[in-house]
Amino acid sequence: MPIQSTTDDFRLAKPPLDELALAEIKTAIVAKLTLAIGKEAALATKHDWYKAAALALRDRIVHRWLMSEKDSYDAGRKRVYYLSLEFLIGRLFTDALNNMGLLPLFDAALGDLGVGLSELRKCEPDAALGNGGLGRLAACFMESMATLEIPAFGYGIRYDFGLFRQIITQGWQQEYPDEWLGFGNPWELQRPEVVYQVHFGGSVEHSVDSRGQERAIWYPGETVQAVAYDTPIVGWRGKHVNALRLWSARAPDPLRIDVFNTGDYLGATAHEARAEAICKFLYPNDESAAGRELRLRQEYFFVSASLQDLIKRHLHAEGQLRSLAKKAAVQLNDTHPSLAVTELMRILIDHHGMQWDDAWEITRATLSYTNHTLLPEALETWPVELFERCLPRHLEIIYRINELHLGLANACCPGDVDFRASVSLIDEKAGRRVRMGHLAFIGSHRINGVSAMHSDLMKETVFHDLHHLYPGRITNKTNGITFRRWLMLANPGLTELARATCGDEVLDDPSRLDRMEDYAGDSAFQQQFRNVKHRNKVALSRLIGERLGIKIDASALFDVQIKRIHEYKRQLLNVLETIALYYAIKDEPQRDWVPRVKIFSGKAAASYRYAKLIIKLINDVAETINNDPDIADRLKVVFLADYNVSLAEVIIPAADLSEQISTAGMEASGTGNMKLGLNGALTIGTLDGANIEMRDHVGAENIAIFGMEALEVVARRAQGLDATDVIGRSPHLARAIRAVDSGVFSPDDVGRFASIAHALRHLDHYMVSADFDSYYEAQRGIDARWSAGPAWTRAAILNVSRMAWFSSDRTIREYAEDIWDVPTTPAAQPAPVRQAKR
Ligand code: 26V
Repeated sequence: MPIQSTTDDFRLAKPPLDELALAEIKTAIVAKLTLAIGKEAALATKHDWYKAAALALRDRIVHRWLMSEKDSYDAGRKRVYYLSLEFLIGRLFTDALNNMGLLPLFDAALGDLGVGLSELRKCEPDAALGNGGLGRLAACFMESMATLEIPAFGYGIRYDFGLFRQIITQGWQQEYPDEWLGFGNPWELQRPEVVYQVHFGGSVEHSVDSRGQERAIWYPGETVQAVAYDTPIVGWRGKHVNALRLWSARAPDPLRIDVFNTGDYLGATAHEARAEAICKFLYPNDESAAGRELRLRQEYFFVSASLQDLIKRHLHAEGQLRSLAKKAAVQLNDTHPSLAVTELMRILIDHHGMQWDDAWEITRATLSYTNHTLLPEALETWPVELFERCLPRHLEIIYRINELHLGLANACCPGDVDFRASVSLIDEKAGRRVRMGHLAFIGSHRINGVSAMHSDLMKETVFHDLHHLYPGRITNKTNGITFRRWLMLANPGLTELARATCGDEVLDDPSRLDRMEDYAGDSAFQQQFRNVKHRNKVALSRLIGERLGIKIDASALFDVQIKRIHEYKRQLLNVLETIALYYAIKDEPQRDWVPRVKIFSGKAAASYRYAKLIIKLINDVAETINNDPDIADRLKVVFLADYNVSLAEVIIPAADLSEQISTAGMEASGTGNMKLGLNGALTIGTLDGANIEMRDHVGAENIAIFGMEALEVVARRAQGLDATDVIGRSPHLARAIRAVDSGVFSPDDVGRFASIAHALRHLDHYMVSADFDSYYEAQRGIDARWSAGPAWTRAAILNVSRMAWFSSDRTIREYAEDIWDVPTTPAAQPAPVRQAKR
């Protein structure tokens, strides 16, 4: 039954509290404030209170954490190690509170102490240790692994500065350091005793030992220390807690006293600065791989420390390494940790005297690799020369792996020189470079893509020949999102409605969301659903008002595109449609236009000039439209600066329309698409990435698909990139491009966007012009559906109720069964996949 009350904020629906427990929490928070922070309540700032509350919570987590670790150890359970250069965690406070079941208690305790929980949670800076989808996926996976009680470690780097802070000045993006550790970090526990030496450079000597065995000895030129910092990751209902172990870099001897005493203060710490540079900041992902020695050092640093750590743990429990693959599954999140292939081989052979073939078998059985992009410019390769200089022993191992691998290639396709060249670990074409994707592929027993279409394309494109040589290794694991953060925490109103409608079981088993379906057409339920959405939209409007001074009508259609700014994601297509709509409204002001708010948010890599120009265009278009009295409230354009997880948690629950409009074949999966669908936004999107599976689940009639399909994109590109033909047929597009080109939106610099106009006309690689008409039509279809009222709400409800399959719990179960071979908590009966009505 849907709820009858008008209450749909979970904080209003408070359960009765245990008074004793409440008193205990209050005492604990005040004790932390006094003893750990050193402040009296009367003088404490909000920050002090936040930290005190976080520390009190951490105490409660630590017991479970130790217990989880002990249970796993005692039972000799296999562990999963998730190696990732990125973990885009966001805030942890309410996440941990919610999963521990302590949210109501802490809310009440803090209320009694005179500080509001919702205010305090804003004191926590986002842990923005990721660029976007890949890093956020790692964070969702960590939470799901803990929820499914899989003993797991996340391994990564504790960057001093996360992804840059974006400020918009006169429409332009500017980057500032993200000082997320400035006020300390109450979640992490430094482990000064967990330190490993990571070596670089130097030379390798070969000899034959007393048993006639060939031995390689690496004499490194430089050593850096890796120090562990652990952050607890609490699973749902707090039954299991895993660690996210991030490495910080430091020099083995912090100060050269002899140099210092000569008065050369900088020289005395130079080696320290060089070591510490490794964990200084997170690379933005859109920069060319060329010449970034520091990035290679980061990759090796965290791979080496992580493998040393897990091997030490294994040896402690098992006493030998032959059983490594039975007790450890190492997942490589993209190619960034693919040096694990060579590092594990090196440790097994050089440190533990194993034979090559045995070491290779163990390595392959232990490692698996996830590919997250097919973009050629994003596939990592490193110059052989750089390898030789930084990791000479690893290069030797790569050559040996390649020799054996090319032997297999030759046996598979005798005499086929092109085949050998294409599968080789060394790309001989553009200077000699090591192909990290190939290395990860060859060294893994499973390679997975992140959506059905992406996994298929992997077999047909980048890994075509490797797939031929090693059939059966590529598998698909469609991404997912954690519903605890993206539904329960981000959207308490909708969660309360879901509980009332589907029962409390829905909190543990998202497939129960399908019970909402019976009410999708019920007008009373629809009204409750709309009330929830409206409240979320009011909250977002308030934020927009505060940050940008733009007044938003919360009853307008909120049309949202939130993601990294990239040509293939096609924010430009959205802007062009905005311009076309602007002119259409101006042409016929008397028509009954659907009021829309176009909301953009996202960062461009600092070096990606074209993407930064697109941000400027969005802001210039916003300036013109928002100040045009002819338009009034019918169209508003908003660019929210500094997109991050916390901002996403406000925007997503308020969205009506989700823009997933990448050029078909280019978005590996997307996960924002799932978050928005789960929160009741309708998707307008291309047949790309996981959009395709979303259509299969929600039904073709509940999603707006437009544009070319992947094969059509390939075919059109083959004919050239000129778009004069389509522009000639599309008056809307032609006019929008002319406006961009002629300075309508940039009267202060009329030529500012000439390069964009030129690309749209003659270099339409991303098919923005080619897809425009189809997109414009789909948007008008959206207008019509929005005007139909109940039909829109029904489709939105069906999107929510059919999104269960996109829970990262489902994804992690699939990894656990097909790749890691680890048990999980039993799954509830999965909801049947709905047949798409096409
Ligand atoms: C990397 C680079 C590197 C240099 C040049 C441009 C460029 C563009 C994109 C990337 C993306 C790297 C990998 C990545 O973040 N992939 C994202 O992974 C998500 C989780 O699987 C997935 O949902 C997104 O579709 C995918 O783009």
